[in-house]
This record gives sequence, C-alpha cells and structure tokens, in this order.
Amino acid sequence: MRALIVVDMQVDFCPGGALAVARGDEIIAPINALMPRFDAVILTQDWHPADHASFADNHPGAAPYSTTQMPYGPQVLWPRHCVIGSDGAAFHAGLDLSRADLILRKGFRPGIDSYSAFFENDRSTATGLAGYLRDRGLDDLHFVGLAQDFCVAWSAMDAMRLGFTATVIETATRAIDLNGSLEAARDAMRAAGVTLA
Ligand code: VGL
Ligand code: ZN
Repeated sequence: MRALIVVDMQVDFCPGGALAVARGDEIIAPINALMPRFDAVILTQDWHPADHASFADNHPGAAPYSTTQMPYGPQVLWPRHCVIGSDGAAFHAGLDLSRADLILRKGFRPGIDSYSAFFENDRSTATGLAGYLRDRGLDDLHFVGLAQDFCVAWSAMDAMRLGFTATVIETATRAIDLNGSLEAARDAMRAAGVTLA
C-alpha cells in the first residue's frame, strides 16, 4: 500500500519564514492534489524547544549555516525555526490537513536534531514511524515537502535502509541548496536506491 509522506510544510520553511526555502510555497497545491491518490497521508512537523542545539543563537559566536561538531557527528547550525507552539511551527495555511492520518513531530529533544522522519541525527534513536507504517501495511512510500536536500533526503534514504520502497516526487519538493547540498543529496539518494520522479 502507498503512503504520501509530506515533510515539514511549515510557515518557517516557506517564503517569509525563519528558514525559508526558496519557492517553498509553490508546492502546496501540488501536494494537496496528490493526497487523494494515496492509501495514507502522513505529515511531519519540525518541532524544536527554544534551547535546541541546532539553533545557531544557542552557540555564542556561531554563525547561522556554519557547521559544528555534536556528540553524534557534524551538525549545521540553523537560524532559530519551528519553535514549539510558535506561529512559524504551524503548517502552512494552504496545506490540506483534513486528509492527514498521522502528524509526526520530530526534533523535540534539546540536544539532538532530527532531519529524518525515521531517526534522529544520531542515526539510531527511532521516531516510531517505521513501526506505524509496517503495522498498517504501508510499504511504498512517496516523499514530498521541504527541504529536499535535508529532511526529505534523509527520510527517503532511511526508508530504503529500513526495507521500504522510496520515491521522491521532485515537482513537489524544494531545496535549501547550501554549498551544493542539493546535488550531493540527489547523488546520495540515487546511490541508496531512492527513485527521483
Ligand atoms: C529542516 C533544517 C533544519 C528540513 C529542518 O525540514 O529540511 N532543515 N530543520
Ligand atoms: Zn529543524
């Protein structure tokens, strides 16, 4: 059975938001149109406490978009975004929430970021999504949303690693593209067996 996984379609990732992805709002209508064609629709929501370790302003002297070393590996330091309960953390007003079976929040532990919908950035702390999908017989996963080169790519590659089939619908995703991160992510996804459609 087929699931549509809509990644982080939130105010802060759309134009005008704290971590805006260029033309991120263009994909809202295409995503809404895709929803009825799937057996299940799952939304992810980036959901960070104010003291989250991925925020540059929680690291005195660190510039946004620089990289730091965390106990679990390298971590990009982002502008403060998607703070729990804030307007920026809300889903974009144009997104059709009525078809969502599950809303999965991620990144709520202060000390660790979570790009992937399946694992936090230590690559081992599970979010529980794999068990949910398996319980429901959802094995053919299609990914859309923001951002293609971070949360979408990490989710799709983890899906393949976990034995699901993963497709990224490129017309319904947009990238941050930090220092060539989009091409690197596309290459890594292809190497992992993800279909770029
Ligand atoms: C994301 C950076 C930080 C994403 C989330 O949704 O791609 N990127 N938090
Ligand atoms: Zn985040």
